[in-house]
Amino acid sequence: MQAAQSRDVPVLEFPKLTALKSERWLVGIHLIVAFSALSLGLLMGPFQAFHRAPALKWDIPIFSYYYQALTLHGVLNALVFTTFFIVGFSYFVTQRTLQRPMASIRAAWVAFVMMFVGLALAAFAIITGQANVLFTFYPPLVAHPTFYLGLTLVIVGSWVAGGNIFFTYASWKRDHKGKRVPLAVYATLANFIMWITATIGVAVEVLFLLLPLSLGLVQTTDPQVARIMFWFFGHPLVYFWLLPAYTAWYTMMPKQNGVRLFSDGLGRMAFLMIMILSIPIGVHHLFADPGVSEVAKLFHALLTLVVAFPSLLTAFNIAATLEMAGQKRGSKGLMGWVFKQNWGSPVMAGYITGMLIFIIGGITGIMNASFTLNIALHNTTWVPGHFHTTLAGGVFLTYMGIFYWLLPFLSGRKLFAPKLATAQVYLWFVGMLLFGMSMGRAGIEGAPRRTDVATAGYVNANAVPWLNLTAVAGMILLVSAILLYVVILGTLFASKKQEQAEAEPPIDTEAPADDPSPGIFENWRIWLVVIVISNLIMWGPVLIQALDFTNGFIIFGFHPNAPIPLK
Ligand code: HAS
Repeated sequence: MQAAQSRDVPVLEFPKLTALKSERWLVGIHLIVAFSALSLGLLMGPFQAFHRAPALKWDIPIFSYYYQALTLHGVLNALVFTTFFIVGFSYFVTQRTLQRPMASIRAAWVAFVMMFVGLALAAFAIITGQANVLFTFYPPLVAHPTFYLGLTLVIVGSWVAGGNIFFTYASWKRDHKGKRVPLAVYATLANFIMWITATIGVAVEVLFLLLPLSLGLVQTTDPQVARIMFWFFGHPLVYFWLLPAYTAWYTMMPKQNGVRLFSDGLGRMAFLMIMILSIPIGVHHLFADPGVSEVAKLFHALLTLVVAFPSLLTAFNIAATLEMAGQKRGSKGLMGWVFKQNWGSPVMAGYITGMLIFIIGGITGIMNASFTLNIALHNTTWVPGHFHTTLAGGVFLTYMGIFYWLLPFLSGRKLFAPKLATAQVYLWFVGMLLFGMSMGRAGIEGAPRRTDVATAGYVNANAVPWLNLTAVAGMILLVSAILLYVVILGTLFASKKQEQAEAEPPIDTEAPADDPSPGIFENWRIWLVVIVISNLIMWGPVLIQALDFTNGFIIFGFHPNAPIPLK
């Protein structure tokens, strides 16, 4: 670590990208849609907690039906906010790092329009109460066709965005033969390769199973096949959310701290491993499903433990980088660097609180991967406890850190009330920690998830205090969410203009020459082959077993062996 620290820190010189005039609008419009969707999605969160707390049992205002509000919460926050934010952020990272506009600005706008129309269609179905199917939309729950069409459009739009990123990278590669692409774009490419591969699963599910059912073209379906197709996509989805946060930790945090990343090569290895390993492990979401063999469950469980490894590499690499930042500020002793972090900056507070809460999210994830524990906890609030510390904790706090430097950059205005922004971050951290902990504990006491416990009437008495505590956490999170929008609106409408130079983004335009990594890391063709083969091995038998060829073919709803009457 000492050796790495003594290397020169590169001078931070950001080129003026006057050629990228469309950049602000392109990135900005994605963020506007993301944060608009999030405002409604977030609001539903605390009201869920108030509704589920036995001491309150408040009805959710605006949306009176619990499952409608829960669908709105999950779809807007976990699918819509994230996808728009990630696509916008990825465009930004690609253009700034590679010093060129997107390969096709027109295609980028076409992708945006597709995603936006998709959002409008899905929102129509949910808001009118015709898609109370939650964000996993498991059949035999059926939604209005516009819900499925809408989600399909969002996904196809994101494919166009991903393709555009690849073409931009290809044109950079032509001009920089033999050079390694900088880490931020390496991570972005890995993320989109994983995303495009994984979304094929959900696209097939929607087009061949759910849409025909919803349109009334078929009368039956097979929930097991649908769940398999969903989780082919569903687990890489969580890494699709995570990788932009890792991109900020690996490539932006060091620069914002005036140090360099401890190891660029180790970072590449982590992104590569996540890209390859995130898809062939999704059966860990199906441990409770009788239609999946024990052998498949065993192998997916083993690989799930392997996929935690790149996150452990990340913990080491990032902690070492933070340690160097602390030492640069004069820290002493083994742990002195912890106290020398820039805890007062909303950006750093977002990143570091995100890392801290993610430690808990990660540990609970590894616990979920244990088959025996999972069987006890799968249908309880333990699982939302896990994903609120990963997605709504580690990932979202980091996105806030990113947003607090990206917003001033894009708007050309100073961040409004930075201290308020910092307070907002800490409130979110405390609220989410309390929420995750109390949901987890309520789950251990048997509180069910995806259930309207306020009306169900069968909650174990031991779970009651913990469910009540989630309402307290919900209150803290509501205050934090309101502050977030005060800062956003304050920056846009009440803040002073700032010079471009004051807001230059923390982007590296070159990979470090003295921190090499094997050239094979960037040979995407090889990794694509590895991805295809590993998934054929890990998912092929699972799907073949569920398809039950001996009794008829399930696609298009025809499955004489196990018809499920829906109407
Ligand atoms: Fe998960 C269920 C296993 C990661 C999200 N997960 C879910 C669901 C969601 C979700 C949404 O095995 C529920 C879906 C549904 O509705 O049914 N998950 C894992 C494992 C990991 C994991 C092994 N999950 C995530 C991430 C998510 C996410 C990331 C969102 C972003 N998950 C499961 C399983 C289930 C599951 C089962 C099924 C449960 C069921 O029964 O339904 C791992 O990838 C986690 C690895 C992470 C770590 C932590 C490393 C720590 C780091 C921070 C370092 C800190 C530093 C700070 C450096 C090992 C990198 C130092 C600074 C100082 C100042 C000190």
